[in-house]
Amino acid sequence: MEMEKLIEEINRLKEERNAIIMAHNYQLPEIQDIADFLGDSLELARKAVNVEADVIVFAGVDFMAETAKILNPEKTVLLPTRRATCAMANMLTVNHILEAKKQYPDAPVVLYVNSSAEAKAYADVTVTSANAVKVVEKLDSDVIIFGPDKNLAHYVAKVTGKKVIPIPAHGHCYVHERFTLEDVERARKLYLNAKLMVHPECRPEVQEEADVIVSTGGMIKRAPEWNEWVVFTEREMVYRLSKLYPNIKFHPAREDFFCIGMKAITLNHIYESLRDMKYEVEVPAEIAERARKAIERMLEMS
Ligand code: 5XR
Ligand code: SF4
Repeated sequence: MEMEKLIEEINRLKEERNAIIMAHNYQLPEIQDIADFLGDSLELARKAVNVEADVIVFAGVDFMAETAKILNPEKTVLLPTRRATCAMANMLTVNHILEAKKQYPDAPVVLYVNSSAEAKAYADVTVTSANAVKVVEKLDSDVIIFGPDKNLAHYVAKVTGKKVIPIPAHGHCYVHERFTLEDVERARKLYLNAKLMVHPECRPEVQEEADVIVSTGGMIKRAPEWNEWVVFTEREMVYRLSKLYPNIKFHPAREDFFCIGMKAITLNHIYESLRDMKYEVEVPAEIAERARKAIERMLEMS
């Protein structure tokens, strides 16, 4: 189908199903353009609570769609393709959590929202990059089990002074882990006037060079503070920022770094998803219940 026709069909089906499309900031431009809401995973999950739709097509990776489902159990949440998965979330298994708990029985388990619903069911509290420090500071323990991102764990340990045990030991996002100091140097040489916005999933030495360290939601909030930025995160973020702020300059730190799971979703998948009501995200009730407690505790604490 031609693009125009495809979009027409998507809009028609949206109405028929009383559906909305939520898309993460890393989605392809043509998907960002047709989305009803754009944001980071938590913003989208929260927004999902306030919309009247019966169906949410979630253009993002699986853990994000799960979070939306957990907070909106009565709505149908569709993931347009099963290939939309997060490599970092997949690194953390329940076994890692249980092993760490054996070693540190009194340490609370703090999980980044980039984790599976099943893992979240074993967490005391979840965090985002924006509230991780605040939540860990408030916890009544000097030892914290933290997963799955070792770089965010490092950041939290540095700021709070607590002992943070990363699980798994080398959990990371391959998109962000690839940025190096060479990329920082090149950016500084190429864009003399620019400041650096860096995602906290980047390596510690890259974070140290940053002017701001923020999630994609934070990048949107902070961008108006300066007129030119180099953006250290998935490349489509620059499309998102440039569209929002046409008068600010944004450069991707690396145009060739992208998330395979995010890019697995096409307009055609979204069309088929609405047409066939697939693929329905299901979280078993018992897991959803426990995961929701960990997420709600985060919302209370931050
Ligand atoms: O790396 C991601 O998957 C993206 C992201 C973000 O910044 O948007 O980290 N996901 C967030 O929702 C997690 C919040 O800290
Ligand atoms: Fe996961 Fe990294 Fe992709 Fe985000 S960018 S969804 S953390 S693999």
